[in-house]
Amino acid sequence: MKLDTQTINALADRLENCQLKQQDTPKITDDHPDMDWDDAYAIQNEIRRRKLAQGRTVVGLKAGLTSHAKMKQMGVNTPVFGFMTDDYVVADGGECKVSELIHPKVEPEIAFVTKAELRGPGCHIGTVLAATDFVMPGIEVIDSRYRDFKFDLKSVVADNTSAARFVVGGQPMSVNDCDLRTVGVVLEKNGIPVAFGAGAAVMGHPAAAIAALANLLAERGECIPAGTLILSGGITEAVAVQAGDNITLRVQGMGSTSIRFV
Ligand code: OOG
Ligand code: MG
Repeated sequence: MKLDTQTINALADRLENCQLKQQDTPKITDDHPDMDWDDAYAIQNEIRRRKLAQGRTVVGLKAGLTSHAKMKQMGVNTPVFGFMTDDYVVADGGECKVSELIHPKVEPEIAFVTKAELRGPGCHIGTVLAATDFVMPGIEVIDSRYRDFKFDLKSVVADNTSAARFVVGGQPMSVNDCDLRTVGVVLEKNGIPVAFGAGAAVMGHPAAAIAALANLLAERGECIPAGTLILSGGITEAVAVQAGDNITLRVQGMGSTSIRFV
């Protein structure tokens, strides 16, 4: 750790306020170029602690920057991990208020729901598939608190990996009934297909992103409990949205899920 507790708390405060007031901020490594990974996750943990203290509950976990398309779009090269709270949930087909966000974008993802605990180190695709209850289509709404989505990895980890809203839906599927590498996804904006991909875009297999999360949590003595929803990361580049946009994600064999921006 390079930052003291007071600085960690101040940075968590700054990022939390940006989220609450829909204001952006320059990336925090501009002021703290020496901060390390532990500092970055400590800031994210402080944001989580504050939300829990305000009565929020954690309803899911997320992996991000797990596909080449996303890494290239954001100019980074390592996956990152964050959490989602109950106020981030949008019902399938439901509304998301753009006025509550800064500059939202959507990502097509495969959501996993676990039926057994996943505890690293050493988790791999096999352990993840054995522990998965089902998978389903998920649209993540990301909203970096950083100006123009310009950040480096430590800054984005501190900002809870841009997490803002998400929707899951469609037809839950057993991982035994599909090949998650070749499963196709189509993201539609106002009825027009705008992004396409296959599951393998995420680390060769979306389950590899879940394994990486379990192995990272193990370094802190944490695990992924049974019954956890996890977003495995955007398969394509993120797509900017504005009020009036209708977004639908279709995943091969898993139906579709939608969200309306108002
Ligand atoms: C960081 C979050 C990325 C994903 O699925 O790749 C992410 C960002 O691009 O703002 O959630
Ligand atoms: Mg995402």
